[in-house]
Amino acid sequence: MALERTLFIIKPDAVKRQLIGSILAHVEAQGFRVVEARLVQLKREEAQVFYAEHQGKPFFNDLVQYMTSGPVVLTCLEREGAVARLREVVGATDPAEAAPGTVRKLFGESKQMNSVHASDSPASSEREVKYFFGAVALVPEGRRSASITSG
Ligand code: FUP
Repeated sequence: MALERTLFIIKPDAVKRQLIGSILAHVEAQGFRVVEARLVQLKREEAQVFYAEHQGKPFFNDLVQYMTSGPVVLTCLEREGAVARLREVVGATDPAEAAPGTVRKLFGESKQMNSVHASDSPASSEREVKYFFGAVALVPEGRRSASITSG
């Protein structure tokens, strides 16, 4: 399996409840390496662009309002098969439907306040990591092969 990078966001509800450390410990224990991390207050326009695929949906304005209601932790995580594996570790959008042991089941409060975001495909992860971290989106060429297991 190839090394990949993906975007992981700890959302305002989790930052407010002082869960940054618990959530990062959980994903690190699943083999993810934090390659970038930044605590930021998103601007309205940044949240709108980030969630552009949901523009026009009934929950869009509330989602933007919520994502700008307090600081978030933007991180770029690296692991073999990171994109698909992180989606499994994060669980279903609605914590009530998420599998036992997933981040959203453990920490999420509601479908909107579900504590974390994880990119949903390799194309999304590249777009999303580039949006917040620029050039760091891709694993450096010399380290992409499956035979490299550390570093
Ligand atoms: P996910 O990929 O699991 O983060 O979910 P989506 O991309 O479908 O939705 C993005 C975010 O919109 C969710 F994390 C929470 C919010 N949302 C709602 O508030 N209500 C909905 O009905 C669907 C999504």
